[in-house]
Amino acid sequence: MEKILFESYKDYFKVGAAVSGFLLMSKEEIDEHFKQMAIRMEEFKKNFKAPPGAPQFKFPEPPKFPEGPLPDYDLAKKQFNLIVAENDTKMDAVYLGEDNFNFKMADRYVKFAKENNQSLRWHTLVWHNQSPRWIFKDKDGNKVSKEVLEERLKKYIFTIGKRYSDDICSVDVVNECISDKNFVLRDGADRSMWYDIIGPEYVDKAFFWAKEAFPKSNLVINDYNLEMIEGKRQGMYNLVKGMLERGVPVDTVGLQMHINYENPSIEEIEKTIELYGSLGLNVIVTEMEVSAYLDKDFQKPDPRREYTKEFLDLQAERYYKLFECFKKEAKAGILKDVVLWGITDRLSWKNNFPSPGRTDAPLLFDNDGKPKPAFDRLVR
Ligand code: 9MR
Repeated sequence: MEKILFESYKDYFKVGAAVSGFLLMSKEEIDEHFKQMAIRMEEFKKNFKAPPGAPQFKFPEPPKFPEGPLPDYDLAKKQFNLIVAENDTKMDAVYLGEDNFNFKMADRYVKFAKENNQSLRWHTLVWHNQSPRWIFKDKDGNKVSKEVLEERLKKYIFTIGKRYSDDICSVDVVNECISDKNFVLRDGADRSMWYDIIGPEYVDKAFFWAKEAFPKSNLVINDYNLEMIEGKRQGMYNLVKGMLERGVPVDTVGLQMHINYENPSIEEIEKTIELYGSLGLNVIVTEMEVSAYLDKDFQKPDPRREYTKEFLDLQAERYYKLFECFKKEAKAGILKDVVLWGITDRLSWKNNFPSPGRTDAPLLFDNDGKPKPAFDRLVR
């Protein structure tokens, strides 16, 4: 009998995957996407002026899309009972102008999830990254007022809610809002135009609007490194505790969990889940993968790690222990869903990040879609 990942965990939590937009695009659309990307890259190179004295910058080659059919599509259908768009429901993909919404890809995700009996998450409503540039500017190119930006955000949240709220199990209302510098709200100096123009209350406001617009969905505050960095974990705790005291309708903390085969320890992860659980909040794992590189390897640009049997078994054991920890936290009533940030290693965002030119192997299926030892360990 074929092994199915989500069925192994159906008594505990849903098992999800981020689905790349390429899986839902035609060959022509993919070709056009790469053509446009190459044009943008050339433009950027032409206009790029290195600051005086900076070392010479070598531009990376534009990425190439793998040839041949992608196994990810069938795996997405069969192995997971929850999906999320890896990029296509971010604000810059959907909110193209004041009265200009692009629902094309979001509609395809809704259709795909329905056809395959899957839940669908919305990632994300407010984020300092991948916000469209126009939203912060008036027609003369100056910064908009707080009132204008609030209206635009409100319109976005209600438009998305009206069209999709019945189809969405959980929404990342605010994404990555804790600063890595001081573990309080990321401000204008730390790249948040939302904070810069609206002030810290943009977070509460987004949640109040999301509650009205998505009355049936879980409302998530999502961030990275909460399980890894104690100060950041505590910063998020302070933020959500304050929100709850103010009556803000946040109900779930999203742990992204871009982690590696060694760090953080299972104990740290448990501690993190239980900390937010102690406030009566749910926790979901939103973007997990288990990198083949430790953070200290970041210094080495291209170690060309071999993915030996020993490594793949070690990775399998790591995935197994993580999922056992998730089962325990699900039984305790805190953990709800576990979402992996991708399906095959080939399409993982970790290829080229943080080291350009370096590949990674952080997921459950190899480049060709074959189950890795980690998959077998999880569904055993
Ligand atoms: O995986 C996504 C990658 O394809 C995009 O290029 C990138 C752009 O910001 O976003 C990646 O997904 C991120 C997610 O939206 C938020 N948390 C971190 C994820 C990995 O960077």
